[in-house]
Amino acid sequence: DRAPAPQVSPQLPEMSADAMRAAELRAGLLKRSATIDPKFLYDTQGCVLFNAICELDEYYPTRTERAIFEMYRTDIASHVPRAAQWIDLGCGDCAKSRTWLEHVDASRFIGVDIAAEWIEQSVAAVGRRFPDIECLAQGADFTRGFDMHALLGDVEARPPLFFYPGSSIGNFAPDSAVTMLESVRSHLGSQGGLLVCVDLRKDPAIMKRAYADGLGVTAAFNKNVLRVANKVLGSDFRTENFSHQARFDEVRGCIEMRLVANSKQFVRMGGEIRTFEEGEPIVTEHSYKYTPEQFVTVLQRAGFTRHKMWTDPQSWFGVFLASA
Ligand code: AVJ
Repeated sequence: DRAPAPQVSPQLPEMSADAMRAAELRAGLLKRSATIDPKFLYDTQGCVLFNAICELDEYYPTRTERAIFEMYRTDIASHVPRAAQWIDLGCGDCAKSRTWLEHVDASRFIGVDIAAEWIEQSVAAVGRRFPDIECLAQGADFTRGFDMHALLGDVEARPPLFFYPGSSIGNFAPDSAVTMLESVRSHLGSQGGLLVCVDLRKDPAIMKRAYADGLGVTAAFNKNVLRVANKVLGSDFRTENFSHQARFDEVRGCIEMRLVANSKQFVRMGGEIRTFEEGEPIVTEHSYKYTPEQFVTVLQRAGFTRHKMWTDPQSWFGVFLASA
């Protein structure tokens, strides 16, 4: 039998989404080892810079994923269930999903993204291009766990296909990736699936270069997060006083991106001052890289029993289709 639902006292102030963002950002920066969650990288400016990263010679994931999709499109599409509900996690401009919707039999498209303002428009554009597909926009931070059961409805009649491209799963440490994928799996019913893309382990120099490009686009993308902090917290970080760093952590198997103070910094954050010593880092992103075997283990731990993988000739990037 169930415990009664906890009583929420009515005088507790409701935190707005903005206040929660600010509290999360502030808490990360005040830790002894300062961190900023990577989701704060993606304000309007950050999205523009990220799209520029995707065009860089050094940043191989985007073009490698595209090549695999183009090469194996029909084969992959043949494994997608009929009348599928196509759910794009982190849909952005929906460009990747649009190419798939031409090749699969989808009854519904749901674009989910943390950038709630502009997905309305991009999902509406998908609706105009595919008038027979019901299109829904969901502004949500799905990295915090999610419940789409009610929205998806009868998943046996319309099996969900979760699309999680771009190797964004790499932002989660493996245990958190398992939790997130468990949550996806709980929505699948008997016929649903997950199409997830993963950056694979390779020569560390190649991986590192992808995050330390010659033009400094990734450096600008990283430093932009301090502008975001200044906007959200009213702090006074000076972007020119921090340097971009990216290194491959062999033990954890991830790229770690940081901003390192060039000299001692006194940063005002509301009423308090956060001091950064010369050389002190703020960790802004982890990007985990997996061997195919390691990622299959993650899928199995999340409760998936079947999978298929497609890769490029150099095995730099993996496209996994997994099901219950
Ligand atoms: C969007 C998380 C897949 O980890 O490669 C690119 C973000 N950061 N360059 C990645 C990113 C720096 C990217 N993901």
